[in-house]
Amino acid sequence: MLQELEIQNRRPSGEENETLIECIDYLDPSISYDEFFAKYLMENRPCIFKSSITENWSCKRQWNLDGAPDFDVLDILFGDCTVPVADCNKKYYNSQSKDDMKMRDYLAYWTDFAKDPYSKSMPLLYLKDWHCPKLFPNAPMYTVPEFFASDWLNEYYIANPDLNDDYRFVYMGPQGTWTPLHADVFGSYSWSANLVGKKRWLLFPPTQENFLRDIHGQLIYDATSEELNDYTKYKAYDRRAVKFIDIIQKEGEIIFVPSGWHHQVINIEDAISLNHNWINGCNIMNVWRGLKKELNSVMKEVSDCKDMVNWQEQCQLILKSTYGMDYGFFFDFLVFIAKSRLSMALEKVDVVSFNKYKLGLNHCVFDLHSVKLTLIDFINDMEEKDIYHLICEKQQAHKLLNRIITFLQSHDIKDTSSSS
Ligand SMILES: O=C(O)CCC(=O)C(=O)O
Ligand SMILES: [Fe+2]
Repeated sequence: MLQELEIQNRRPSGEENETLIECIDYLDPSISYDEFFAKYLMENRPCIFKSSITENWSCKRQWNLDGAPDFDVLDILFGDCTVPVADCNKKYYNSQSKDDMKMRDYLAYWTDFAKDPYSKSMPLLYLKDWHCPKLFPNAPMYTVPEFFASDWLNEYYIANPDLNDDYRFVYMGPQGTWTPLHADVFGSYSWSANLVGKKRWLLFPPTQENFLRDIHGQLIYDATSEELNDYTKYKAYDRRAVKFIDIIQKEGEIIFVPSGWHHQVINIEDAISLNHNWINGCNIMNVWRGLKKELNSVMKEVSDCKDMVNWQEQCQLILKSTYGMDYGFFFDFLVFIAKSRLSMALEKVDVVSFNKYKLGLNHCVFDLHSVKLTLIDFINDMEEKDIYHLICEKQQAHKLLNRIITFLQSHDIKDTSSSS
């Protein structure tokens, strides 16, 4: 039996939320989906769910032995896998240098390192961004809590296995491993569950990252570093003015990181976590604004070659390789979401996520309103840039928009007449 994900009759605002949030709420998992949706997703507000939310996860029971990683179990389950590992002491552009390793070798390293923590002679290795759930789809590890189940990105990738990608990850590493200051890919949300250990999170509400830029506009790599006090380099930094949340996430808790919030994460104990990046009807506008802004800067950057034939195609290629997404992908993604919601509303075809949930009608309608707002701005932008023909077939985006508008109008008429 699928569980229904449903909200009240809500509408996306389409506006950017400008309130500066300086605190984080602790939530009991008994909060309703609708309340979470309205107060946290729509408001883009962070929160932490109490640890009872993960108490029945089998990965938490299996991989955790008395509060520490169970190296034997991890070796039996994953020893032969090749995993991505970052060296936290080696900076590579604004990230850490990464390599592949056999899980068995990584676990042997970790066991050695644990005997002599902070050993200067050993590297500080962090296994991160490992697509473990995709690689082991049949292993019962966890169930996605309903709060995070309206997840268009993973819905799209799970429905298109030929693309062989997704945004579901496992992280693990000894005490001291860390992730530099960043905002998540494409302006997505993330949620992160601690299966073992504790993490310290520094969360900067949107705009506060501007205090952390150097005179060239480059973000600091480590927001805890003394370098920030170097006024000749970090002129915008003002220790008293910058607002951020400094929080410890304990074992079993899940943190929700809103869209566009910069953050830095430090494992203050040996830790294992599971996280998803996700996009839905509450942050798709943010994602779209981010993509548009990125294309504008690519176009500016290469404006000196504007006369070249295929300049616009080249801009899309650059966008894809530097940002990870181009307009063509974004359009396909919107089409996929819109079509599935229209089939649900018109033909009663279930929209299923993570094999456990199906969308309720109000939710589908909310999603369609978000796609509509996004598509209107997307079409305007393609027309302004004269690239419509590059991204989709003649009138394809308009036809989709018209189908959505027609459906929403007839739905709203029915809705008002049934409620009056
Ligand atoms: O746990 C970490 O090291 C980083 C996690 C993160 O950045 C996220 O969940 O968005
Ligand atoms: Fe992140």
